[in-house]
Amino acid sequence: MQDLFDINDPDDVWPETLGSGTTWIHGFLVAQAGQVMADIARVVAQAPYRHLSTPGGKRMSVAMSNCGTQGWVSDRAGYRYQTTDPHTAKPWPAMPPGLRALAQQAAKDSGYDGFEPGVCLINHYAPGARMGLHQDRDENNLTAPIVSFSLGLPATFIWGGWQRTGTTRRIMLRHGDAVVWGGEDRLRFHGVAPLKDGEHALTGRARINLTFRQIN
Ligand code: MD3
Ligand code: FE
Repeated sequence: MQDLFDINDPDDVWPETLGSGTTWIHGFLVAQAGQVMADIARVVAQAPYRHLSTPGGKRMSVAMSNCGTQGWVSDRAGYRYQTTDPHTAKPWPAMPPGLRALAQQAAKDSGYDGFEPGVCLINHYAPGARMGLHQDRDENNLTAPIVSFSLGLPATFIWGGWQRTGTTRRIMLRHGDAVVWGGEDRLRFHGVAPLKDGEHALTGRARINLTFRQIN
């Protein structure tokens, strides 16, 4: 047997430059995906996925959890990072060291040495879940990149400019892809189109996205 595409072959990892500060590493974590899912399962056993409310009172279709020193939350009072999980009133679970190391490796491979992510937001998309166009600006440190990992079902990611209106680019983020977003691209508007239904061997009918952030 030969010439069959092997999704687990490390040679099937390749970088693509999306913008001056942004590198899409196709297949980056395919080989580690089982271990990553096991780490996520331990986190969400302690801090379950939940649908947060926007400041305007609308239920988000994406369910979220966090690990690390702080977690991103949203409620009537606004968006913020906080050290405790509002659902359990306990500190967020620690960031699994293997996950942190993998995020640091993706950053380094993309030219961001010294990335020290303290927090990881875990987004869970069921079919139909989406994320409207927004900027990530709740972090105090806007010079550090954000590293994102995608697992499970593919999703159409929407990448815009520095204003809400204007042209957007659509890319399909697949299982095992990492994207490192930084530099001048750090404040671009972005979102995720409604998740198309499907079944994935590792995640079932879901997509999971991790974002590693250096908030201070
Ligand atoms: C581009 N999550 O959690 S990750 C988010 O797939 C978020 O769940 C999406 O947007 C998801 O805030 C997209 C990719 C991402 C993350 C941060 C960015 C893209 C970005 C910051 C600036 C520009
Ligand atoms: Fe975002």
